[in-house]
Amino acid sequence: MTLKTYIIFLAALLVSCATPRHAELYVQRATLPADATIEQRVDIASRVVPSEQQLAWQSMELTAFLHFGINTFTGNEWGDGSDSPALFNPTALDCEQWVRTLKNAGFKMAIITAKHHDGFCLWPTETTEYSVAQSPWRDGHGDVVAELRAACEKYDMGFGVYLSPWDRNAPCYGDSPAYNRLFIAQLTELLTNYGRVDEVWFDGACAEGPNGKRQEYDWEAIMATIRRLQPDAVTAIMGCDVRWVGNEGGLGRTTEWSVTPLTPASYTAQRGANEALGINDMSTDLGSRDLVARATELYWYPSEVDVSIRPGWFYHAEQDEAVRTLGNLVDIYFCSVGRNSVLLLNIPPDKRGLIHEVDAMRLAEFGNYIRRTFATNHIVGGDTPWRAAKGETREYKVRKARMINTLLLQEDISRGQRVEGFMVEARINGSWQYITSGTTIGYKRLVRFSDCRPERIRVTITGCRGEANIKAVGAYYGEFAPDIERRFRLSDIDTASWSVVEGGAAAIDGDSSTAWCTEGLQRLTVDMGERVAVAGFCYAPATDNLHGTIYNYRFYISEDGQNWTLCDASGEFSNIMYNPTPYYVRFGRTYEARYFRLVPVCEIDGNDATTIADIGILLR
Ligand code: FUL
Repeated sequence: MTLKTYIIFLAALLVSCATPRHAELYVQRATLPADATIEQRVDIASRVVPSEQQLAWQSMELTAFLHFGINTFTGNEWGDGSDSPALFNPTALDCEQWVRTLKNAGFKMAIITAKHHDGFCLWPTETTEYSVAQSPWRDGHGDVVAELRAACEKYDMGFGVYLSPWDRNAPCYGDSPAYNRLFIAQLTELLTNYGRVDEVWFDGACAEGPNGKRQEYDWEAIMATIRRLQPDAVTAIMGCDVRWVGNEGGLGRTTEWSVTPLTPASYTAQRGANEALGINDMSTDLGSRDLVARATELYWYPSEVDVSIRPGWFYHAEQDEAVRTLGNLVDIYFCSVGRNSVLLLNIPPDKRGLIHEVDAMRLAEFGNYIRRTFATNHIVGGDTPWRAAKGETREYKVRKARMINTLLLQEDISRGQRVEGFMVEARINGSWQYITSGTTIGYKRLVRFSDCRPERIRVTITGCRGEANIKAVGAYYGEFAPDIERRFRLSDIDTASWSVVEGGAAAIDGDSSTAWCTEGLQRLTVDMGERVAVAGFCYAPATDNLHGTIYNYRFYISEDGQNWTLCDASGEFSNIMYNPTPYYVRFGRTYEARYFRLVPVCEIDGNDATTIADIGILLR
């Protein structure tokens, strides 16, 4: 190094050290002094930044879930841990097909349900017999996790594992120290034997185990295991790096703060902080000044939007016609990636062990749409960084005669999330017109508006915590992608000739937009008018109001309306509280019957109410 370069280097070092924005960033977590004023608190909030892992994760934008396991073969959404491993037998499993399909659609990571709530492990674990090793697939020598890992390696795709803390098979579940040991042993296998793991996903769903006991998880030991074995992985949901957006419908908040006082579940020492603030994962407000004013800690805890391309999380053949449409997927993209979140889209492989043709086609359409829409930024200079104070405006020239309807804004989140409000105007035929406005930006904000052909656009930062670091502004044109209504076939037989013996007619009118809602746990009894061989039934909850949604049920049939037979069914509409879509229940045999009866045993929140949007009978 010459003397001159040495002096320049030294000067640069001094300047960088003297610049407060470098010195005073809080990586992932900041404590708010009790006596700090609101201005001081907001200032601290503006300087909470993501860890390197969180930053890398956020820039993936599109990630994929692969729900695959014993439920794929039973038709359930949650298994109870008693299904035979012999059922697991994909006939043509090809993880390369999964990864190629995802890669071509623009996805950057695949997360596999290595173990779902049923406890069945997709890798030959030493911790339990309940795994692929006991299945006929590849004569018990298969390992889905290893095959997916290899495919991800080949196609340079990120790789993550979902390991359900709730385990309905493990006999020691609920015997807390013993199950914690088992869980950590499973985690250790997954994080040791399969190369790099980019995301570890711990589901929040949890109830009693087979012995009726509730598990106390040792989150500190679990997190320490991850930090030790895969220090670059992010931990999601019950972890501390990635936050559940709060719904399974693909919807980020219009105001989505990555800086939030919401304490991650794994910080057990801080238990109680969320109750004190009156917030949880599902709260509408997770980052306003009002919350910051009352908080004691702040976290960089960004949102992940998990949603399935199908009504269920697992593959069910009867949902082949209910795969989300392109328009619906595009809406989800705008409401997730476009709202400062990462999209985690579930594409469940089918019984063959392949991504089904319909899903593969839809993903290809989706990938093409996103690529086409964002291929050309129609404004000039949008990628010049801009340090904006509140009230500042920047104007951009639109390339000649370009039609636009989509705006992109990005903050440089490596320096915090700061924008609280923005407004966009367009100069059309010489006069300025308001076109859109919004609140938070964060990593990325996308807003759609009516087609227009402006000469210029201007962006104003209307609210901000300190100075915002705007990284990019873009204007694009997205073609209209219609959200055609998805078809749900609820019944294999026509319901027109049915009559209600007990209950409300709206439950059998074949229209799931109308529901029978009543106080009390009330049964529905239906006369089908003729004898049929009943193989199962379908229950559609009301999607607009979950009050009265049935969680546990009993289903009976009768030939004469007097003598009733209880059908062999799980008695649980698993996960319906988070994913209120039609549930298909199959008995594994047929019952000859003219009458059927659905008896609610427990409502999702324990309320004394019943809601049935629709019910159907399955013949196959
Ligand atoms: C939920 C689970 O109960 C579902 O089965 C699914 O795995 C979803 C991603 O999370 O809480």
